[in-house]
Amino acid sequence: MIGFSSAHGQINPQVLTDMGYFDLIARIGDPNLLPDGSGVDIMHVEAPNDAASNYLPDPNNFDPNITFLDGSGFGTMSGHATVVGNHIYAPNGLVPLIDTVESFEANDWLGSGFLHTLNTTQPQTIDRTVTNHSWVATFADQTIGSTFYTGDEIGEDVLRRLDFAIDRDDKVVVAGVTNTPGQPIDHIFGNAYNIITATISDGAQTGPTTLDLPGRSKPDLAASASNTSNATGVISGAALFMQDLAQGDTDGQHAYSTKAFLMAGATKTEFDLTNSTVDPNDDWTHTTTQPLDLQSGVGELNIDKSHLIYTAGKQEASSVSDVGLVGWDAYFATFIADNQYFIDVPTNELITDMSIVLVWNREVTPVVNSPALDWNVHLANLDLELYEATGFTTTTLMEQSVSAVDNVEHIWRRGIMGRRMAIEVSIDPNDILEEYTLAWRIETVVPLAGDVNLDGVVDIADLAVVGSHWNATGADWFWGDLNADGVVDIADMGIIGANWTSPGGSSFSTGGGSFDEALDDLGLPTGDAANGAGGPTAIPAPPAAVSLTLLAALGLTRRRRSH
Ligand SMILES: [Ca+2]
Ligand SMILES: [Ca+2]
Ligand SMILES: [Ca+2]
Ligand SMILES: [Ca+2]
Repeated sequence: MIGFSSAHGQINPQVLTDMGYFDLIARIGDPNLLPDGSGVDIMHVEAPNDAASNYLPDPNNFDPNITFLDGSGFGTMSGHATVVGNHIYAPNGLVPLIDTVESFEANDWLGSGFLHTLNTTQPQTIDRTVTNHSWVATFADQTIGSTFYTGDEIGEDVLRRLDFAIDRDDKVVVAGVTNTPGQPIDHIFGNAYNIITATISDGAQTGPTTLDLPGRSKPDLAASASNTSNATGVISGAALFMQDLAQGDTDGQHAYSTKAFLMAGATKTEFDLTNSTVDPNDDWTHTTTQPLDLQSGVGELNIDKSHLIYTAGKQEASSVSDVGLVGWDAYFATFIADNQYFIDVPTNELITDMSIVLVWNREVTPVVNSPALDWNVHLANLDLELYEATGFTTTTLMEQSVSAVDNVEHIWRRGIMGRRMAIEVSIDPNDILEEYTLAWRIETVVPLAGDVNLDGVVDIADLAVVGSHWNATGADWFWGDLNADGVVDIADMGIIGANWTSPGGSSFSTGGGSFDEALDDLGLPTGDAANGAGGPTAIPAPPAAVSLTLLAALGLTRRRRSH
């Protein structure tokens, strides 16, 4: 048996801080108004730890009212299971009062205990709200019975079985990648379509997918935690929280709705969004055909913003009325024409974070075969576009997410002034219907002119940003393009000068800390800011938003914990 120094498990308060939990409590005012997990439950699957029977969390660490069940039936306590449990249902966590924790041992779960891999039996019904898998596996080629299977064939059967069960039962499954940065994703479960693939914000196994159509955008979502096993638990806890919040609301409780709420709530300010370090590994990037960053997915979990999205309410596509700046829609009907969601952002407001996420399931259908089940798979091709709009007519295309292979699309933008826009969800005209959930969050501020970093003063820090992106094109407010012409140049510097509020220099060229002195300090052209004199020479770069921590590589084994 494994001993624990404290009677009760804890999730590190810093992890709760990083996921916005205390921001949420401050915004709501009364923590008693928040979900506590009662009414939802979890299937907690663990790889054997130390001994083959070690896969159970220690119930003494958790609320005595939680029912602990051993689904596999031969378990003893596992320190790994208990630590992962601390990140999901610890007494100080998001859902301390969940009804039931049902534990399974990974090999049993893959076989007769649940999934019936490579068998003619279908997977059991998922009857727990969320399933947590803080373990990974890559299969070797092997003969089972008299049939030879490649490792890829075994892995693909597992992925299809899991996606089938998720779509059939409409339940949330969270699984991690393992900790080694830059290493490709293991067979299971990071490659599954319908799960939430979890990672850590500092970088772990990197996408794209490696199996069942390589090249897709994974992982999906990052969390601040010490390793990927714990990050997976953190995201499972957040999924349970959202499921509890949406109890009684069919549309809000779809598994893909939870996935959309968590993904659209995620933030990117933890990453280097302004190229302030040369290192590309601390950046967050995506493209029009690769919706997510291949290291950190959509960004870092933020339960405050996901709560905000859900509670803003379901708002339907319409050609006669607008939706709000924050909201969601769970659509379930035949659609052929595009679904449009018109949004009006006041033109004096700066968009500081606009995150739009479209999620739907891959459909998997079993085909009876011998000796194993075969699977028909179909992924509808939905796309996401953002247009400028006049009235209820779309005009200029602003952004698009048009992957042909993913079951997620994602638009993200910041640093532009408000305007009238429309989010458009479309489906390939030859395709069949899919139900989807769309979640969006547009945050704005009314900025002080010249205040590039939005800290309420116009000073040398703002000028430094302009300097570090001098002559940059395709720029936005956060790069120092204050007049929205896409270029960082003398005109933007002039706006800073005209609005200078630095202490000791309340306006252009007055006293200590003046605009001219700041220009001089930064090596920028001094005197008349409009004289068009050449660019800077030596520019102090702003500090990096995040530093990359390289985690110790684990040895490769056939099956292992993700940490
Ligand atoms: Ca960088
Ligand atoms: Ca698409
Ligand atoms: Ca400022
Ligand atoms: Ca400009």
